[in-house]
Amino acid sequence: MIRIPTFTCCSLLLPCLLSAAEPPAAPAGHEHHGSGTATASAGRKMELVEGLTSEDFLRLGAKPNTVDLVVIAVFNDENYGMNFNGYAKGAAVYVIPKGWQVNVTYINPSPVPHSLLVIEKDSLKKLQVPEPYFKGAAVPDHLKGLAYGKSDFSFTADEVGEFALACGFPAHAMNGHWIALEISADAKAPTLKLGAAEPKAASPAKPKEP
Ligand SMILES: [Cu+2]
Repeated sequence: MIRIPTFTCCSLLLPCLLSAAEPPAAPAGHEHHGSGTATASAGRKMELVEGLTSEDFLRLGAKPNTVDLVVIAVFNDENYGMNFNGYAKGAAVYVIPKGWQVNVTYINPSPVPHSLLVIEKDSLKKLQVPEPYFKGAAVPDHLKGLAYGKSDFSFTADEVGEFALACGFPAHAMNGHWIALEISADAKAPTLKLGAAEPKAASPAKPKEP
């Protein structure tokens, strides 16, 4: 039952009653993760990530100076599901030599929409992320996000700098849904550092399918 306010805040009482009945807003970025005891990783379609291991997070590509990344949203419950490959807030770091071509496979096995694009680290605090920094470095509709899906994109890492592989769904990047991407002039080969572990070299390229 709606409690009628004891004061009249405007001549049209109805809109006031409506706003009084509205529930309090959830913190930004968490509102669609549901409530109760369900975990962030509940309801994932695991067939979307079947057969993939951490070896697939970073692989040399089929051609020289190319690299294949697999970046999985809601990999686990870390950061309310707002993680990539299990890491959030820059806790995983890809280092890619300048000039290499980066082929990214984004997978979201969860029913909650997320997305992926490359932005400058400086842009992470924004409620709405900017356009991808490198040409083509985003999944389609990165502001709307994609649930239960897979999307590939490629870009050339032709500028050195501190970047992020970030989720473009509003407020997610600022709530930690990003991992780091460093484009380096000094690095001779790509590496991936997961959490506190030492940086690891890329896995060998996948053998060509017959
Ligand atoms: Cu997200």
